[in-house]
Amino acid sequence: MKNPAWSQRVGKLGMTLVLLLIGHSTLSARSSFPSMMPNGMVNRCANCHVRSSGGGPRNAFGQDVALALRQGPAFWTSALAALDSDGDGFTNGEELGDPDGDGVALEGMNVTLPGNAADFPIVVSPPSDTEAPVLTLLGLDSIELIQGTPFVDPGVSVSDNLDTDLTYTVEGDLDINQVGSYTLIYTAIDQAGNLAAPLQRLIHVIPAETTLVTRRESNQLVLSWEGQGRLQVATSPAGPWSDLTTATSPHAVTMSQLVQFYRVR
Ligand SMILES: [Ca+2]
Ligand SMILES: [Ca+2]
Ligand SMILES: [Ca+2]
Repeated sequence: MKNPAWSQRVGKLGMTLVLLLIGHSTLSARSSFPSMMPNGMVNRCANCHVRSSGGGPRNAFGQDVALALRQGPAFWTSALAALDSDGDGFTNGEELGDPDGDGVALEGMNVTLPGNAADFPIVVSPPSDTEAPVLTLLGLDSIELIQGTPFVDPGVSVSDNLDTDLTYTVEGDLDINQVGSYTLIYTAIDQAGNLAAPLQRLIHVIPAETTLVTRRESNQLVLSWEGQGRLQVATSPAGPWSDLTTATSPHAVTMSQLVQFYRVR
């Protein structure tokens, strides 16, 4: 037969064991909270408690964590990360190195206490940049292109005091099928908005074939040609050649003893 007094004692002991087990379980859960948020193990209990050793009153962040825990054990969310529990101007996510609250800490973040307004990340402002990029023309600043020939732009190089991998833009309505002179303008801008001094390149689209006809009229030599090529003059067939920019066909030249050579490009 069962001893009622023994049974009652066992019952009380069982209750005590159950309560102890529940207490241990809660303690284990609390001690594991830091590991459930990004960089939580850096400052451990000091994240949520006024006393850095843990226990005792919760700080402002600890109170927000307690509220979040009412929604479930996965308390670290984008909403909690977006709060600035201690009011120091930095969100909990920024202080724990996970600004968007996705649970993945960013590399190299300065981890501080989200419940202590006296502890916050040190913001180092990037140096202000007032220096514009510098362009260097690659290839010649004046290129002759035979009409109808594809143009491969040598481009420019871009250097900057801070930014790397800057690209440039080029403007100009080059028509390789139309004889004429075209200007290409290169520019670049850095991330701070500093505009590089623009560079130019002249592209002369020259006729594939041109015949220069000369005839003598009195003491003048009349030069005529077809198309829109540029008349050039030199004192030697080897050059250097200079554009007669205002000359159009027919063009009269006063004859003299000076030897001059003409061509159309
Ligand atoms: Ca804060
Ligand atoms: Ca703080
Ligand atoms: Ca710059």
